[in-house]
This record gives sequence, C-alpha cells and structure tokens, in this order.
Amino acid sequence: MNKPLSIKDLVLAEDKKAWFVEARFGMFIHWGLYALGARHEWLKNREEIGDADYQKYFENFDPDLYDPKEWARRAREAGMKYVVLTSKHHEGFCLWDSKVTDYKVTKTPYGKDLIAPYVEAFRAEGLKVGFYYSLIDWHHPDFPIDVHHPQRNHPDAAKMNEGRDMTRYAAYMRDQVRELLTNYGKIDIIWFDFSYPRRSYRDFPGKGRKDWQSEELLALVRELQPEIIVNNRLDLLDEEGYLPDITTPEQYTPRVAPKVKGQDVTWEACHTFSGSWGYYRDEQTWKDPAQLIKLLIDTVALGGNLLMNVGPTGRGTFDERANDALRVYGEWMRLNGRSIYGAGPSQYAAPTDCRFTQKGNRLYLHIYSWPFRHIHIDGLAGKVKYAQLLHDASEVKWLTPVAEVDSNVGVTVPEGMITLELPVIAPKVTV
Ligand code: JFZ
Repeated sequence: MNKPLSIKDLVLAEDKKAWFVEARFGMFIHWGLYALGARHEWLKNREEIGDADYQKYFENFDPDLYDPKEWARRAREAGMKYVVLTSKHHEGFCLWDSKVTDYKVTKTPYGKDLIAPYVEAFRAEGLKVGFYYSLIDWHHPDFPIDVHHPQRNHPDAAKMNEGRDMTRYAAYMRDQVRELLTNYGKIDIIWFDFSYPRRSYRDFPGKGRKDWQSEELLALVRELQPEIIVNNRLDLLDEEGYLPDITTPEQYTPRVAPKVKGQDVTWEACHTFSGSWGYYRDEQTWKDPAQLIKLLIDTVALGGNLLMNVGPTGRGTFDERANDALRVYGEWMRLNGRSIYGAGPSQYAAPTDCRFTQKGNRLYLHIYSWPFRHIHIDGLAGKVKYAQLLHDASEVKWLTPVAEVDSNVGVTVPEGMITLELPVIAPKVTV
C-alpha cells in the first residue's frame, strides 16, 4: 500500500450528481439464483443452506425469456430514469462472465452473459445504468463464516473458517469490479452492499472498511469511472463527514431529510413492491397504488430519490404484479412527472394530509385525502399567481381570505388524490 488515500479526494464533485438529483426515480433489480427459490434473496442465509444444497438453483438457472429490452421499456414507461442491477448478490453468483470465478451465469444451462444486453437495453431507452455489487459473499471460499453467513450455526464453523483469507477476497472483489467497470462502457452508479463493522456475533467479528479494503476499492472505481456515483455502504466516513456519494436509507422513508455530520447529503431511499428484493412468489404484502405513489412523493418532498425494486422471475420476466405496479407509476408520472423530476423540498409547510414539492417558482401541492371542500394553506397570502390542477391544467379558484375562514388562503378541490400546480412569486429554493 502506498500513501493513505483521503476520502475527501475520492468523493464525487456535487455537480456530477446533478443528473441523479434531477432524475429522482430509478429502478432497482434484484436477480440471481434466489429467483428460483422464489422465497426471498436471503433464503440461503435464512434456511442455513450449504453450498451443496444450493447448487440445484445453479444447475437449473435458465432464464429463457430474459428480454432486457422489455425490462427497459417498462422502466422508462414507469417514468424511471436510471437502473441498478445486482451483478452479484450475497449468494456470490455472477450475472456476467467473470474471469475470476466459475460461479457465474455462463456456466449454468443458460450459458450466456446477462450484463452486456442489460446495459445496452437500458441505455437505448435513455436510462442511466448502474451495478449493485455485494461485498458479502456466501460462496467464495475465502469469505469467512460470520454473523450473516448461512453456515454460522454449522457445528464446524470455526474449523471451516481456517485458512480463509480476507485479503485474497478483497483482491477478488477488485478484480471483479475492474471487469464490471471496464467491459461495459460508461457506468453511472455502483452500489456496494453492505458493511456491518459493529455487528460481531459469538467469535465472528463484523466487517467494514479494513476487511473490504474500501479505500483501495473506491480508488479503483474512481480510476476506472471518474464520474460514477458510489453509494455509502463501504463504511467510509472521515471526521469531516466526507463519504461517497449518496446516502441510502432502506425500506423506510425518513421523516426528515437525512444528514451526515449535520450536513445535507444526496440521498436515495430504496423500496420494494412486496417486501423482499428477490422474487418471492407467495408474498402477500404488495403495496397498493396509493402507497406506491405516496412513497415517491414523500421521498421527493424531502429531497431524496426513490429506487424502486423489481425481482424478476427465474424465467427472466417481470411478474405481473410488478408490471401492474410499474403501470401505476407510469400513468401517474405521465401526468404528474413535472412535480417530481428536478423537484425537491419546499420552503413552505404543507397543510395536513398534503405534501409540497417545489421546482423553481412552481409549487406542487400533493393532496393525499379529500379535504372536505377547502384546503387551507398558510403562508401563501399574496404569493400565488395562479392555481391549476396538474393532471388537466384546469384552473382552480384561489380564494381570497374571508373573516369566517380560519386560515388566510385556500382552494376548492375536487375529490381524489390529486396534485395542484401553484406558480408562486419567485421563492429562493435550491434543490
Ligand atoms: C441489503 C441486502 O441485504 C438486501 O438483500 C438488499 O439487497 C438490500 C437493498 O440491501 O439489505 C440490508 C442492508 C443492510 C442492513 C439491512 C439490510 N442493515 O445494515 O441492517
């Protein structure tokens, strides 16, 4: 190792993240051997399955209906502007023809690389393209058995750990990341997952920056793809609060915008349609249309992005329930996209059961529930130049304050979950 690398020098300049903030909405895709188990991408861990028993998924992996052009079209029609696919999830299986392992798609019955057609198809639809890459690896012989490993309760776990060499595994990751970031043209995002430095268990320590050699990994990423956005799960954060490049709250939308060391950060919430990330055939917890739309609005109203997940099936298709959810987004975004793209939090406080998003002098009032005729909006007296429903550009009468009304201004709105567009007088808002 040469001189210590400074995190500050390895974070991406703010202006290189402008496209990401503008985009606001992306597609996550979790796909791997676990699609065949069809009961959560952690099934190998949850059911403590050994390599020999997990091998059936490898031997039967044959997604004959894989058509990334269709995936990309569906993502674009949903209004999504970027995509992140699991090139390797925790199970260790690689969706590309990696030269440093045989645990890869080209050795399965399918026999072909999945990554190049993915990159090409999504680029052709105009989306930015990213890779998820798991730091955790439940298959690699050098990855130690630890708290998250399927074999953690194996009676011989300690013995099985002998000779496993994390340094070799870190070099393996660099080799793979080099392949991913060299062979597929410009890549816009890399999403490492995940560190747990404080989660030790029995004799098994957690893992973080020293184990992954995160500085070296990040330096390599920057060398190969100078403009790539890197997520924050490498356990890298220096005293001044520098860390790469986006903060990633998972399966919850924060109540307030997340901050790191008191500073605003670029952030992205990731969510699922049904609870698990990998395809889960029998899962009963699919989000309904209102939940889906509110997730997106809630996120943008706080200044974040939403990365919404699809778990394709073992045949390579999107499940019809996922397609339905994508269509919900598509229909809503076609009419309301301009309250989302490039929009962010408002300086104004939204009324009860509403959210504001704002873009320049346009204020968007997202009405989540029927307000019994009037919505009273504080703080906008004398500021609103015009008001219209967003979906049909129909004028809405902006009421002047009257003594009997307990608020200064308001509008009368029709029933339903709708968005109002209010051009207001030049507020100063940075998104
Ligand atoms: C991780 C993965 O384990 C999961 O399968 C999925 O890929 C998701 C997007 O990312 O999930 C996590 C990561 C970190 C924690 C919990 C779940 N954590 O630190 O508690």
